[in-house]
Amino acid sequence: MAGDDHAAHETIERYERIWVGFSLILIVVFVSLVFYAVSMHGGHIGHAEPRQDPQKILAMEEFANPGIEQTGDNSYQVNMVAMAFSFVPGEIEIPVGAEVTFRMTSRDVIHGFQVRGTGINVELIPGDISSLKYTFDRPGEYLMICNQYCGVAHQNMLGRIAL
Ligand SMILES: [Cu+2]
Repeated sequence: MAGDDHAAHETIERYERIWVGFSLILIVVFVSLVFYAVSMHGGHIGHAEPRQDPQKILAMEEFANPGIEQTGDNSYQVNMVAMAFSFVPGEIEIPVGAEVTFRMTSRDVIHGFQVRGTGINVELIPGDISSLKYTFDRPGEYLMICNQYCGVAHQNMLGRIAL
């Protein structure tokens, strides 16, 4: 009947209005959270260094001879190249409390660099240099793992940081 149709239509319209309102509230909440995170915790988005030809990066001195270098009293720089299926260097020994600057790139496909027990978790992309600083305050052994599926032996792509 026409009356029932009209009532049903009004009910549906009411639900629609509620859901549209709810979605708008969600958008406002999400956008506010982004602003909150960037203003309170600083933005770590984007690269200081522009993308380059991966071969050019690999030819740079720091990546042609990857390794650990001491840059100050208690600061070190680790130049690292990731490749299927290892990190070079794969064993890193540094003193407790050392501030380490990691500069990393990938030789072949996209890899992940995650250090268990720390907040370190970055993507290593051919043609990009990923860099970050971290201070290792707790002695022990930290496992470096690749957390981006990169091929058949991905699960063996491990390394360790000892201090
Ligand atoms: Cu990998």
